[in-house]
Amino acid sequence: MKDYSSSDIRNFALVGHATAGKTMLSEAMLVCSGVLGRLGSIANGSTVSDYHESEQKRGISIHASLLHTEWLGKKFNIIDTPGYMDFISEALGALRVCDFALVVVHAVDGVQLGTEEVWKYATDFGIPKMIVVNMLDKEHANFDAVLAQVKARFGEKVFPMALPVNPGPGFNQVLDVMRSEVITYATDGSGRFQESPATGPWLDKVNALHQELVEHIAESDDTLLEKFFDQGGLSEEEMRAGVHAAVQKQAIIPLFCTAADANVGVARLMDFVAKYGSSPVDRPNVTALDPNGAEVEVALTGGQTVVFVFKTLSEAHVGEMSFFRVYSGAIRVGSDLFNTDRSTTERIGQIFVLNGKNRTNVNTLNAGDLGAVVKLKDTHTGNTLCTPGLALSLPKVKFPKPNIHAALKLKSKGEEDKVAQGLATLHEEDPTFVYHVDAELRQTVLSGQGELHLQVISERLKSRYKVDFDLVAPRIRYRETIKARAESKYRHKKQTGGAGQFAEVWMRLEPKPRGAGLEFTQTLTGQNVDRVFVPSVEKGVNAAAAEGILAGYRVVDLKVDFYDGKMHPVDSKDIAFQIAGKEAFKEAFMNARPCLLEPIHSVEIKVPDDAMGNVIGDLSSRRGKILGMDVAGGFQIVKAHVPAAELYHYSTVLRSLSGGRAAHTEEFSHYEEMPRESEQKVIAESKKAKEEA
Ligand SMILES: Nc1nc2c(ncn2[C@@H]2O[C@H](COP(=O)(O)OP(=O)(O)OP(=O)(O)O)[C@@H](O)[C@H]2O)c(=O)[nH]1
Ligand SMILES: [Mg+2]
Repeated sequence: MKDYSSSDIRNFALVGHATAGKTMLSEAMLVCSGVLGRLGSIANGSTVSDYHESEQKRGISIHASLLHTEWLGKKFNIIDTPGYMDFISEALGALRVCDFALVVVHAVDGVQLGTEEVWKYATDFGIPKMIVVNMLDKEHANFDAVLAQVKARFGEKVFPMALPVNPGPGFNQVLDVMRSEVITYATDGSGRFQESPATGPWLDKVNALHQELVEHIAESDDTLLEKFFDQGGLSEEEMRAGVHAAVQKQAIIPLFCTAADANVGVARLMDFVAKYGSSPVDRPNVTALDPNGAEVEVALTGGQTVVFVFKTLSEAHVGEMSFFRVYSGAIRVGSDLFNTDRSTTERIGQIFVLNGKNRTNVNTLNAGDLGAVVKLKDTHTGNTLCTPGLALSLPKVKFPKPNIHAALKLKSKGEEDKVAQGLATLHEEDPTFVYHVDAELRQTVLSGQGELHLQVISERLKSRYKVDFDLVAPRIRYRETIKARAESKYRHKKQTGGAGQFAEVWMRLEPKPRGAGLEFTQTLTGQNVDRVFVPSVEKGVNAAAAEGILAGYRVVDLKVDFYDGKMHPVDSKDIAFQIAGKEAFKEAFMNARPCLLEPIHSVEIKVPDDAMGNVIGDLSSRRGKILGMDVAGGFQIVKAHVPAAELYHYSTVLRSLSGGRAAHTEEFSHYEEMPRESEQKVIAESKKAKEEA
C-alpha cells in the first residue's frame, strides 16, 4: 500500500435519503477504479459495501462501510452510509470524520426528509456538500424538476456540473460543463466513456453554464473578481484554480448526474473529486480538550498522534473493530496509544484499510487517513486515542434522542446476566441505542431510532449472546391521586399470642395541584398520640403511596394530615403505627374520589405538507391536542400533547402515514387525569395481573 500525503487523501461520505443509490454509487466507484471487475447488485446481496447478512436480507444498508480506492493518484476513502433514519447515527459518525459529503438525491423522488437531515448535519460539521442526482435512467426521472427543487431547498449556489443528455431508460450521455463535452458512457457497467465536443443546442447550453460558472468562481474571491472585471472574464486556468476554493466556501455547490446501477456519470464525478474535492489539508486544525477542559488545537502537521474512533463494530471471526481517523501524527502497528476517555493504554495490533469485509493489513496510516484496528480492550465509539502523555479528547458526536421504546421479555429465566452484558456492549457500539432497567416498571426498556433499529439490535443480541426474548409494549407510568377531601380513623389491634399491637390513626386528605407530589403533615394537639409515632405513620403512608392503591401506581399530588389518634401504654409501638398509618391512608384515599393520572408527552412532528391531513387526523384519534404549527424549510412542524399510552411505536405509524417522510421527537411533559373508560381498563388490567401473580 502506497503512503499517501494528507493532500492526496479524499475522505467523503455518501449520504442521503434511503434507497437513493448510495451503495450502488460506491460499488460503481470501485468498478471504475478497477478494485472490482464488475458491479455487484443489491438484489443479489453482492455489493462490497452491504456485506452484512442483516443488510443482504433486507436489501438496505444498516452499517456505515469504509471503502477505499485510488483515482488520479488520490486515495479515496469512501464511507457508504445507510439512508434509513433508524441508522442516522452511522451517517453522523461518518460525516464527523469526512472532509466533504456527497449527498445523493433520487432523480424521481427528489429531496426527502433524509436528504434534509444529512444536509443539516454536514452543514453543522462545517464540511462542503456536493450533490449527486442518481437514478437518471428511471422512466420518470425528472432532472429539471429535481434541480429546481434542490435549488429552492439548498440555495441558488447549487450548480450543475453536468446535465443528463438522454435521461430515462437507456441514459448514458452527460453534458460535462467543465470540459464543454458530451460524455458517452459504455452500456456494460464498466464506467468507461468517450468524449465528443458538444454541438448544436448542447453547445449553447454548455457555453451559458460555463459562463455562469466563471461568474460564480469570480464572485467567490476578490482577486479573481478584479481579474474578471479587468479582463472581461477568467482564463480556463484561473477558473479551474478557483473551483476548489469556491467549493470549500460553498460559493458553488456542484451537482452531478449519475445512474449508479449502470455506472453512468460516475467516472467524471470521481475526476472532479480527485481534482477539486476537499482533502484533510483544507481543515488542518481541530479543537480538542485537555484534561483540565482547556481547548487545544490539534494540527494535521503535528508530530504527536491523535486518533478519533468514529465507529466500533463486532465482526464475526475478527472481533471488535474500531474505525478511526488520524487527526495528527501517524498510527503504527506495535505502538501504544492512550485512550483519554477511558484512561487506558491500548496496544495497536493490526491496522487495516478496508473494502467492506475485505481487509488489507498496513503498518502505518498518516494524518488525515481513515482505517480500522482490531481487538482494542476498552475503546468505544467517540473515544480519542493519542500519544501517551498527551491526554486529549476530541468532541463527541451528539446523537439524536431515541424515539421508540420497547420492553424486553425473556422467554426463559436465568439469562438476565447474558442479556445485561449484551445490552451494554451493543450500546457501546451504537450510542443511539439505549436501554435501562426500570425499577418502577420492573422492565428492561430498550430505546432506539425506529422499529427497524430495535429489530436489528434484537437480532444482534439474540445471535451473539444466544438469548431468546420478545419485545413488548413498555408499561406506562400511571399515577394515582384524589379529587376530593376525605378522612379516616383506623384502628390497628392485634392481641393473639405474645406482645400485643395497638395504634389508632386519624387523618385527613386533600388534593394538591399537579406536580406537587405527596405532602405529609401532622397537626397533633394534646397527648392522645406520642410524637415518636409520627415518623412511623409517615413511613406507613409512604409505603402505601409507593405501592399504589387503585391500580398499583404511585400516589401523588395530595396532602396527608395526621391530626389525631389513640395509643396504648404497652402495645403501641413503631410497627403498629406504621400499619395503622398505611391502612388509614388507604381508607381515606378510597373515600376521596381516587383517580388515575396518565403521562402526557410533548411531541414535535416534522411533516411534508401533503401528509399533514393524515398526521393531524391520526393525532386526534390518539387523543392528541395540537398546540401549534410552524413552517420550517418545506416542512410543517406540528407540536402536540399526546398521552404516552397512545404513542407506542408512533415513529412507525408516522412513517406509514407519510410514506417515510415525517419524523418526530417526544418527551415527557406532565400528568393529566385520564378518561374514565381508559382508566377502568387500566384498573381492570392491574387487577388481573395481580390475580395472576
Ligand atoms: N435504475 C436504477 N436503479 C438504481 C440506481 N442506483 C441504485 N439503484 C437501485 O436502487 C435500489 C437502492 O439502491 P442502493 O444503492 O441500495 O441505495 P442506498 O441509497 O444505498 O439505500 P440505503 O443504504 O438503504 O439507504 C437498489 O435496488 C439498486 O439496485 C440507478 O442509478 N438506477
Ligand atoms: Mg446503501
